Amino acid sequence: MRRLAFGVAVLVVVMAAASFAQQPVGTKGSASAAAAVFTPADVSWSAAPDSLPAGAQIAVLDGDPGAAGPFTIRLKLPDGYKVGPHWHPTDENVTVIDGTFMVGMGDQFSESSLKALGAGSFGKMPQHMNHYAVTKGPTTIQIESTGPFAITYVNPSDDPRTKK
Ligand SMILES: [Cu+2]
Repeated sequence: MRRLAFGVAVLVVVMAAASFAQQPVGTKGSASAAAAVFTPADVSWSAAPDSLPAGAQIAVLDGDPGAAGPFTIRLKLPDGYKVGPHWHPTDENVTVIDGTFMVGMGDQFSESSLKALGAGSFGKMPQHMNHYAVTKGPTTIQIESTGPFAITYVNPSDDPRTKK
């Protein structure tokens, strides 16, 4: 009886080892996702969507902001670029690459409550939380979030899409 139990235990260990062996060495998780590396020179920019005030440029580094799933984009913004109070359906994680990104929380744009985020800074805007921003000098930010991404302005007059 004891011998039988030992035999079963050995079999389980052998089977576990066999299933590990089927995984290619050096890969983890899905092998379908392609690796992607970018130097700043590799990033290709185009005009940002009309949900953002005119003058911004966008680069999609990973994923698709319009589709379900994680994505990473960058936005290149001119000096004094202002985005009125708004919210997103998913968390927005912002890393400042260069320049100064001035951010405030709430549904009313308030100059005095802006926090200056310089290069290397990070900010998390939780889903559905109203926030706003303005740049000080030309500024590049990186946004990591989960799609489908959307922006809803608190004041329709701040929405560039309603100005058409
Ligand atoms: Cu935002």
